[in-house]
Amino acid sequence: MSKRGAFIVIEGLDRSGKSTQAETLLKNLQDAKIPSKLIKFPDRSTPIGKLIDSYLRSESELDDHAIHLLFSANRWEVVPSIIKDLEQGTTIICDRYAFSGIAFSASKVHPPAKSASPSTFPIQPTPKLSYEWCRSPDISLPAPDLTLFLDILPEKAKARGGYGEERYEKEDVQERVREVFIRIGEEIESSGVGKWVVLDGGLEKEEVEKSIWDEVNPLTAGLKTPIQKLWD
Ligand code: FDM
Ligand code: MG
Repeated sequence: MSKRGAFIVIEGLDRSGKSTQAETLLKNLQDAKIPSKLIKFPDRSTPIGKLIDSYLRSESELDDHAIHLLFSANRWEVVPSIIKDLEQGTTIICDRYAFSGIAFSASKVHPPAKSASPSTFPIQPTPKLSYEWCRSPDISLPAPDLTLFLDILPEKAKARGGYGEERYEKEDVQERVREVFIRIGEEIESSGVGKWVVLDGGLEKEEVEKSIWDEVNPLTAGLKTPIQKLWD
């Protein structure tokens, strides 16, 4: 059997440098003559992606469960092409994946209840959707061979020129999202399916680029192992 391409996912908070690094990695792979392709989720170009785009820009409202399932469906609709590309030897770089799906949805909390007598204890916000529920629609997706998590403290990310106007681009949301990403990473590492690497996204662009290349380089010769399934 000829070798297949590697499936590489880049994850991180908003303004962690994800998209810049994904593009740089694509260029570095192409310069090294490795057949490669960059994809991104959400893919806003499909009919499902257009619903997601309108929700993110707050032009429409959707039930939290419904939008979560649309994000997942937006991945499933690309699965046949991901598998075909990998099998034909193309390395795929993927800017956000199912991990963002869980992290952002499981971070949604109910607004704190107004209490008549203020408690001296900080009230823990209650999640709207459980971690397990958020994970289930993405079970069996192609598993990344490598996930690079660009870690950055939300306060540092914010200082990089501010968040945009989209839903979720707020510091308190990003803080909860980061906690969920850390949990996902621990689970992926202990599952033995794919490697999860935490990189300091707060470093200079060139330093991050170099650490990414150090992780990706061993995969550029192609893989003989079959594509695995996520959380199966
Ligand atoms: N996002 C992204 C989700 O909430 N669920 C998902 O499954 C994915 C892939 O969409 F705030 C969120 C993360 C981010 C927003 O992402 C748009 P981009 O990378 O800024 O387009
Ligand atoms: Mg964004």
